[in-house]
This record gives sequence, structure tokens and C-alpha cells, in this order.
Amino acid sequence: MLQYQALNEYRALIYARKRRDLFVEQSQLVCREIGDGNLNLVFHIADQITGKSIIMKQALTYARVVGESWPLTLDRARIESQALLIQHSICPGFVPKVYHYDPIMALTIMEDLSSYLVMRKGLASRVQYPHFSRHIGRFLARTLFLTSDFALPSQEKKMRAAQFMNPEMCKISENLIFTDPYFDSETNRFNLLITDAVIKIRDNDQLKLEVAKLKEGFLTHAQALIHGDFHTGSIMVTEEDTKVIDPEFSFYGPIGFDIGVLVANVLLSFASHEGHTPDSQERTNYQAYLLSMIEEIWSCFEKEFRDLWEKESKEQMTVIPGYVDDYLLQVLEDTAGYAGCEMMRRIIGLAHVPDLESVEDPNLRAKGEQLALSIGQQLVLERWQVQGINDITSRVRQIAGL
Ligand code: SR1
Ligand code: MG
Repeated sequence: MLQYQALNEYRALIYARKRRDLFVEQSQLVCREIGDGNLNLVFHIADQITGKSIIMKQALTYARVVGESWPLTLDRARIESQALLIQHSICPGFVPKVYHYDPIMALTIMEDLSSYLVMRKGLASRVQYPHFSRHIGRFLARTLFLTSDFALPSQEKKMRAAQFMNPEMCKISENLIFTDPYFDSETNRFNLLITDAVIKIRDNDQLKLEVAKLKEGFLTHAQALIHGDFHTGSIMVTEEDTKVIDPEFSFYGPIGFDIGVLVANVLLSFASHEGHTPDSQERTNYQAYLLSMIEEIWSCFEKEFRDLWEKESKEQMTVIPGYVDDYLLQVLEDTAGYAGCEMMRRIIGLAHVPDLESVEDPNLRAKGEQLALSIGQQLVLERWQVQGINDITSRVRQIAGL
């Protein structure tokens, strides 16, 4: 194709059929558009004869969730395919394989993960994943440490940061996470039953000052190539396996942002069980599991990160006693702060999470939403007191009355 054109199922099928590296001439392809995200088209294409299948993801020129009135850069498809390649080289098996990238069509063909479940859905059904925390802690440590100044020569790191300048996608996060929720912005929407809580947040100057500081860190702290949208809808799981998808928001940003967004989304699931799981024993058991998951993610991340610091560091200053402890404490503070921001914006901003949206009874939903807002505020305000991951989880227990 010489010119960008948005695909439909028929055109996607024709495109795939031409790729002889993927499908043979006799293949009988079927194609379904399966995208349910906020931004892109996602086609599942399978050969009925061999059973071989692929995913074809195409960026639209606008945000799908809003429509053509919200134009959006096609460059996000390049960012995503290049980030996937880097993540694959650093942490093989933890991201889908990329088979083909077409810059003109803003399209990536990648491994089909249909046998995996979106993590968010698994958590909604109270599934426990025995290997998940270890996998994701390792993924975070490796992708973040090995793209940082500690592992890359100074010039190469700066070239990478330039390669992953992602201004339009960053601007979305700057607005939707760190700005709009704190003003009467027209993009906001929320359950009217929590209006009082929303007004209190907008009137809380101390909270807004802390959010402003976190926003500044997001804007300026180019620590590592972060995923940039590391919620539980960006992770696919089986009982045995974990894959991270969708790094179209990737850029050089603060390490604690990725960990914080993940922690927030586990906590949003925690809050949603106030509405989804009426049996209190069942609810508290699963909520306790979610908190232990957060503790394990952090401890696996920390262990692997310290290991890499010791064995893979190319930065001379990393031998200074106490540096790694100091660095990880700052990452933990950021994790708490960014988790708090992500929790609040998912309740009162534009982009909500299905975990809570699917609670039909507005009163029950409000209960979960209020809990999420309380946790979010405390994480932002009290992040300076956090010394270890247990300080975060015990605070959540206290707020939830567990
Ligand atoms: C218009 S985009 C809204 C949200 O969807 C993405 O997944 C990001 O989380 C973004 O903030
Ligand atoms: Mg996404």
C-alpha cells in the first residue's frame, strides 16, 4: 500500500493473504475485528486449513473511544512495534512476537494470544495466577533496568530516549491522569453518587500540589523505557504464562510509573470486589490475595533489580554504598504516588476500568469507587512515609477495614 487507509475485515484479510511469509497461497483465511480498547483496530486472522493465526493491529488516525474529533498520531504504531522488539530482546517470551511492521499503514502483525485471557478479566473472576507476580516483577526489573542509564552507554541511552519521544501519547496521559480529574474538565465523567468525594478532591490543594509534583516527574524524569500504560488490560495471562501487550504509550519516563499503574489496577480490582463479590468471606479472601500479589510483584522486582544492579551495571557510581537502597526507595515512593493518581483518574476522569464499570448497581459501584478514591488519595499524600511495600498494603487493609 502506498497510502494509509483504515482497514476493515475484508481489507485486512486481503492484506494478510499477500504476506507469503505468513500464509501460503492455498490458505483459507477468516478475519474478525476483535478490538475492544480505546484506540485501535485489532483483527484476528486465521487459516482454516492449517489453523495458523495472527493478530493485525492498526492504529487509527483518531482515538476510537471518542471518534474523529480526537485526532491521534499514527506514530504510536512505530513506538509499539519498536518497544515490543526491545522488550523481546531483553525479556524473551514476555511479549508477543512481532512478525511485520508497516509504517505507512501504521500496522503491526504479531503473535496471536487468543489462548490467553486479559488479566483484568481473570481478576474479575477471582482467578489466582501462581506465576504472575514473579513473571511481571522480572519483566519490570529487566525492561526498566536494562534500558536505563545504569545499563546503557550515556549516548546510546539519549539516542533511545529520542527514538521513543512520544509527545502526543504522553500528552494524553498528562491531561487524563495528572490534570483533567482535578478540574471541571469536560472529558471527566463519574457516578453522580460520588459527587461529594469528587468535589473534596478538587478542593484539596495539598493533594493537588502532590499530584503536580508527580506530573512533573512524569514530564521530566527520563529514567528508563517505560511501557507507559501498564494496566491489567495490557497483560495477557494463562495459569502458566504472562505476556505484556500494547506499549504504544512507551517513552523514557519514571520507573515508578509502570509499577504504580500496575499496582493501581490491581487495587481497582480489589475495590471492584466490593460490588462483585457479595459473600464477605470470599471477598476478603480474594482481596487478601490481591494484596499479597502486590507485595510479591514488588519483592520480585526489587530482587531482580538489585541483582541486575550488581551484575549488569555499566555506571561506575553504582558501587557507592547505599545508592541502590536510596534509588529503590525513591522508585517505591513514585510507585505509591503514581498508583494513587491512576486510581483517582480511573474513577473520575475520562477512561474508566471495566472492573468497576461492570458493577451494575450504582450504589454498590459507588462503594467501590469511594474506596478506590480514598486509597488513591492516601497513596499520593502519604507516599513519603512509605519504607517498604508492606507499608502500602497495610495502609490499604486499614482503609478497607480488613
Ligand atoms: C483516549 S485514551 C484513554 C486511555 O486509554 C489508554 O489505554 C490509556 O490508559 C489512556 O489514558
Ligand atoms: Mg492499550
